[in-house]
Formats: sequence, C-alpha cells, structure tokens
Amino acid sequence: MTEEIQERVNAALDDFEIELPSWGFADTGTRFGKFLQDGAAIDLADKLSDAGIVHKLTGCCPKVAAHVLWDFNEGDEAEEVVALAKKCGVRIGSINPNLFEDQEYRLGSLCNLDPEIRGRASRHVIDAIRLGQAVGSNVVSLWMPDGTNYPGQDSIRGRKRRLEKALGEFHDHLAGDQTFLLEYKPFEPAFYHTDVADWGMSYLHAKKMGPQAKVLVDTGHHYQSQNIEQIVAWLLDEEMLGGFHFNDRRYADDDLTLGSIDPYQIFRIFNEIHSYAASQGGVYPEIEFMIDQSHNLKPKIEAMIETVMMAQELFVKALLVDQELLQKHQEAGAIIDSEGLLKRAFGTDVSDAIIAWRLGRGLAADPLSAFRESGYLEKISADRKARRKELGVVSTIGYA
Ligand code: PSV
Ligand code: MN
Repeated sequence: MTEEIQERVNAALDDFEIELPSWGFADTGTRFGKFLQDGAAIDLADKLSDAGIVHKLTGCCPKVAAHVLWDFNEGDEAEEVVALAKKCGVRIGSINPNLFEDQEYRLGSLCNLDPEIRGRASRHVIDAIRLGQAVGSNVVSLWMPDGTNYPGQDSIRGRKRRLEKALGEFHDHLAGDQTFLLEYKPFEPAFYHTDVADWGMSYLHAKKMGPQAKVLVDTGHHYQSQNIEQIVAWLLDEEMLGGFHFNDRRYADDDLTLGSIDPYQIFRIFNEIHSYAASQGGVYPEIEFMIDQSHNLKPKIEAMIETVMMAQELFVKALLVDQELLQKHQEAGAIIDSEGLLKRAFGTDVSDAIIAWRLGRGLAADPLSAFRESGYLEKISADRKARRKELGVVSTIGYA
C-alpha cells in the first residue's frame, strides 16, 4: 500500500465512529429463548463498562446506544448516568424509546385506535427526547413495532394518519442539535402489515416530520435479496440517510454479526457512501453508524470487537475503489472494468493498513487477542455470577 493510500486510510478510520448497543452486552437472544452467559451485563453500569473496553481496544466506539426501558430506571439522575459513562471512557449515544413491550400496545402504540394509549406512547417518546437532551445525546432513534396480524384488523390509512400526527408533534420537541431517526422493518412482531414497513414509508414520514428527521437503515430489516445499497444511494442523494443499525442476516432479522453471511453486501453499502462523498468533493455526510446485534451464542464482548473490526475492514476495502476511474469506466460502458474495480478492492488484503493505523494511534494491533489477554472476561464473569446469586436473579433483561 502506498504512503498516499495509507494516509487516506488513516484519515478515513479516524473519522469512522461506530456506536455500540447497550443491549448487545446483556442476556439478549432470540424470541424463542436465550442462552445465558456469566459475563453478560446486569445493569447499565456493566454495559457501559463493557462498551468502554471495546472502545479502549478498538479506538472507534466512543458512544453507547441506550434503550429507555432496559437501561434507565425511575429516578435515575442524568448527571449520574453521564458521569458513569465518562468513567468508562464512553458517552451515551442514541436514545431508543421502547414501544414494543407494554401489554397495552397489543393493538399498537402510536397507531392505536385508543387516544389514551396513543397519548401514553407519545409521552414516552417525548420523555426519551428530553432524556436525550439531559444526557447530552443528540440522536433519538425510533423503531415502530406497530402493525396488524390480519387483513381487515384495522384501517391501514387510519393508522398512517395517527402516526403522522404523533411524529409531527415529536419534531416540535427536538432541540436544535437533535436528530430523529425513524427505523423501518418489513415484519415482526406484526405479520400482516407493519405501519413503517420499508424505507419509502420511513422517508415519507421523516420528510413530513421536518428537517431534523431522517431514515435509519437496519441492515437486517429487508426482504431476502433486496438491494440495500440502492436504498442507501437513494437516501444519500435525497440527503435523508440518518444512520445504520449494523448486523447480518441469512433469513430475516437474525442479528448475526456484521459480514458473517454476506460481507460483499456491506462493502457495496460503504462503496455508495464513499462514492457519494467523492461527488461532494470528499466531504462525508453525517451518518450514525450503529451496531444492533443481540448475541445469543457468541461471547458478547468478543462478538462486538469482531464486528467493529469487520466494519473497519469493509469500510477501508470500499475506500480503495477508485471513484474517478469507476466513473470513467461507467461512462465508457465498460461493465467488466467497472465491476472489476469493486471486486479487486473487495479482494484486497487491508489488514496491514489497518494495523498501521492502530499502532499509530497507540492501539493494539489485534484488539481481539488483546481482549483475550486482558483477563477482563474472566474477572467480570466471576463478579457478575456472584452478583446474580446475591440478587437472586437468573437474567436481568426483559427482552428475548
Ligand atoms: C427491532 O428489530 C430493532 O432492530 C430495533 O432497532 C430495536 O430497537 C432493536 O431491534 C432491539 O434489539
Ligand atoms: Mn434496529
């Protein structure tokens, strides 16, 4: 790799931040159950501590996404949470309201026919917006689980209107520096229709909400074989891409680690981002890169480090695509050469360049080995096992 390319890699990695999900460190799993791990986080302090070690070793994860119901308890003081995160070397990132666990949401939350239930759901989101302001986070990330299970169960248009109204009100509550991300998902938990089922619905709602709302693309939230990089390219072109939830999938929303099934897909997404930046004179858009994975089988902290390393690797590989030459090939209709540029970049071994970046930033050459050698997992596993026994709990998160 030439010195010039190494410099580009260094600059790109310096700016490439990935947010860790608090829930990825806890005992989460599949909807059929979860396999418990001694080292799983019990509370927010544990999650921040685990995220802190991932950031310390990878140097690129200064923020931790929080889920309101799973991470915050009644009476929690914002300053204490901020201080706790600081102590762990991280800060609170996106705030995720939770509209999918309360019994009263059986027929929906913000789309529910009952104005009282809609009102309670709205208040929860507005509280989350305020919580974000209190903990110094500037992203609120909403996933709408609402939908119906049977044809005719409710009016699809009626539900759209109810949601539109609620979302419009949320925008009025945002502080000037807060962004509202709206995530879509085709199905699950609803199995007939989902109220925000695809990027188009998310785009339309965000557009109507106002200038601070954007679309969140969760890579696991698409139908089989959907061209995600095309969605990304369109959203970039419309300046409506707010962020990602990274994970991989084989069938549906499987929460597998990024790039474990189809690394080329993620590479192609990054290629669209680099291509867009090249068209803007090298200026990258503000995009929140977040991980959304619940590790049921893999050790949680290692899976997170592995994911971050994979994201960096694919981001750097995609950076190697010569965008100027690609454009020339495209203009000449040279399909084999155009595709060849992508394939060659994807096939390039970039590990030395990434190691050079790590060493230059005082980081371990291999964060995963460094973690294994640190003894952190053995220590927290023993501590948390004892704490669980003392607390009389098996596992502490309500989400499977
Ligand atoms: C829903 O499947 C989702 O992707 C949303 O982002 C939730 O916040 C997250 O998963 C919970 O794991
Ligand atoms: Mn998600």
